[in-house]
Amino acid sequence: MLDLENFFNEVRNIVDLKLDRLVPLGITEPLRLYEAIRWSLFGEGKRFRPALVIAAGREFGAPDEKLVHTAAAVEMIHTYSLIHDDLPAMDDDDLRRGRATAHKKFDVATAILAGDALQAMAFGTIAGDESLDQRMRLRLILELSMAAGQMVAGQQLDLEAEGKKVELDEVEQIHKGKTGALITFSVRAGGIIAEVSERDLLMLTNFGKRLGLLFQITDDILDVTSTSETLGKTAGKDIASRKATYPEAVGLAGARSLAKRISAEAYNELGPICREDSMLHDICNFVATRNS
Ligand code: GRG
Repeated sequence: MLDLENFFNEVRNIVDLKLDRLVPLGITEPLRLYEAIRWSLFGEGKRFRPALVIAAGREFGAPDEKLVHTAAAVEMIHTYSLIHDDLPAMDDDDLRRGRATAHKKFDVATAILAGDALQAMAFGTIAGDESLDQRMRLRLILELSMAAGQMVAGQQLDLEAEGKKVELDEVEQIHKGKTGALITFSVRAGGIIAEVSERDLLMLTNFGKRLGLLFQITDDILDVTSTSETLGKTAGKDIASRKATYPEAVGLAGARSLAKRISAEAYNELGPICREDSMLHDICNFVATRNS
């Protein structure tokens, strides 16, 4: 586990350095906008999606300098989605990444604009990545735009399902988009940058899809079993907002056994393409057993 911890620390250092260079300082005009962006980006986020880009890319031989812009870009999209998800018109939350949400610390209009700006910056970051040739940049931009669109569609379905009785397949449909699309993109992006074969990319994609669902199941379980202090965001929110969750659809024990099954399926996808002790295996294990 120490290796994984070291890896996440390393990713944080590399990606945060890049984000720090890419995002205008909080002394740039308009001050309030860039302060809000930095406030949201540099909270206690796990940098999970950048870690996937880097782990998948390294596993297939891509150098870090070709991975880090895309890793930063996916974190920008993810952070924009968190800012917008926390707004009063959506989840109306006041705690994120261990501190006040952007609209609480600043104001609603600034939070909306901070999310908008981050989304634009993400695509600009890949477009301006001179370590990749232009075809590769275009492919990554296209894939990231599709994943971001699927995430938004998943969010819409999630809002529409609030307060309704949902079946397992509906919960899965919501989370394939809302949570799974960016996670799948992150794994694929590492493979694409490493120029893996179509067969390997397909297996990486299947792994990413299983991992995305697993991430959401454990997120739903933690919402019921953990505390706001441990999570750095409001616990118990799903039940309070009558959200479509795995424990709601199949019960807590059902969600735990589903997590075991999906984690085994994710492992199976890695079998033919990765070393047995790869970082992707460790990440999968981390997601299955995480407590924050
Ligand atoms: C508003 C367009 C739009 C989309 C919102 C990401 C999202 C879609 C909603 C967040 C709400 C939520 C709790 C989703 C479940 C899983 C998830 C994406 C959790 C947050 O990701 P982490 O745990 O967060 O990786 P950190 O802060 O560690 O980066």
